[in-house]
Amino acid sequence: MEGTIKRHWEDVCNHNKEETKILGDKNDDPMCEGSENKFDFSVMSYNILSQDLLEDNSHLYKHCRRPVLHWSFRFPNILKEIKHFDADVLCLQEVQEDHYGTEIRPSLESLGYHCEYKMRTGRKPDGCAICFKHSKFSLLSVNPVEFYRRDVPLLDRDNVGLVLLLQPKIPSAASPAICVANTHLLYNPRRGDIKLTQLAMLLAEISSVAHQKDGSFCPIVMCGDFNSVPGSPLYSFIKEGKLNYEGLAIGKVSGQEQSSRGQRILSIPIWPPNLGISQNCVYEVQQVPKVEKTDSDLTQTQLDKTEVLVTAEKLSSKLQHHFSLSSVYSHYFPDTGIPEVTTCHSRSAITVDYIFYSAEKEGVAGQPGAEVALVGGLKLLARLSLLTEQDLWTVNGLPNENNSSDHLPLLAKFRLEL
Ligand code: KL2
Repeated sequence: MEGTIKRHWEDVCNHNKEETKILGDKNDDPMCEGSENKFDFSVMSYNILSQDLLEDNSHLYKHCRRPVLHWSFRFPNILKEIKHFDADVLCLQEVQEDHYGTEIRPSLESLGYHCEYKMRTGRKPDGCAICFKHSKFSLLSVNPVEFYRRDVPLLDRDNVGLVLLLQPKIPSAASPAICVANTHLLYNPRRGDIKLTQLAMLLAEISSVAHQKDGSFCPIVMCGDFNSVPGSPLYSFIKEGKLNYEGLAIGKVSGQEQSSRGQRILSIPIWPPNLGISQNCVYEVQQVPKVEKTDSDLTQTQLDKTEVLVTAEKLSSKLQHHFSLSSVYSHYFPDTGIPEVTTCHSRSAITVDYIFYSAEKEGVAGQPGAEVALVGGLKLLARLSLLTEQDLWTVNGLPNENNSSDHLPLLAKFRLEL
């Protein structure tokens, strides 16, 4: 019997005391619930390793004892883990369709979850699921995203995403909705062009789902397996909201591999205009018909649309998006600088899984004496610590006797201030 690995909850919000004072809240416990001016919820992101992919890539699991690789051994462990952490929202990747129908969905429903699922297009029968506790949220909308596009030769891969809009259930208080997105981007380390386009498509869908009447966005949680490492151009684009990709080799986008020999440079633009997504990662309005019309024939809305098109046509090697996203994890252990890993098998031990969230902004930060202005957004309360590669090899890597995927689950506790 292999040993077990220890993960602990880290409180990450070091301003809790002060903010508690400002808000006039008598309860100092950051995890407290039941107050009317806040909504606390937890999120898990977990790539559970589909049995089909495990068998297709069996060379990655040669270090494992055979019995721990059987689905009949793995699933009870995965379910035990999910039950143990009891997150309010689950974003699962590599959910195999037959297992979802016969075991995963029924088991999660009996734990009080509502489950939504989007299967990949094409031949591989796995996909992304988002499940949430009935007791915490009601479902406002379900928005699946297919990254395969018959009309765009670049987009010939079958990855998908899923975006839900959830309404927090809070007695006697109005709350904004929360947008939860889940994806599993293309693995191929050499095809950063496709990965970036898939990400842009997910961001465009999130924009349209999270968009509120007043023009702002509701709080966002974006989870998944992005098949990209911390600090890579794809990762930096998510965090910074901008990326100048001029001269960047397609194999350098995700940072999974070092070499970029003989690789193409990203074309400008990366994806063609008929994808209908701007360089700002939002859906473009429908093409204005190019008929003979004078300006005076155009209504004001048509003029607005024309403007959008003109802006989009400018060729630039710059991508942008409109969210300000933070990562729950910081990817390195602060004391040692050793990397955290979220996946570990015989070929690699790296971070590719993330929970990103729209952090609340402190409107007047830096002004002494000023009260902290809370503008939408989420506050990260705590996260479940990750491990180093070395930690994982002391339990024979992944999957092992107790940890039944080649990824670790990521977990975060958030607060929405109302
Ligand atoms: O890295 V993953 O594992 O996020 O855990 O995402 C992909 C890979 C997943 C879905 O395509 O299958 C794994 N070498 C190693 N792993 C592979 C390969 C490969 N050639 N192809 C797919 N995967």
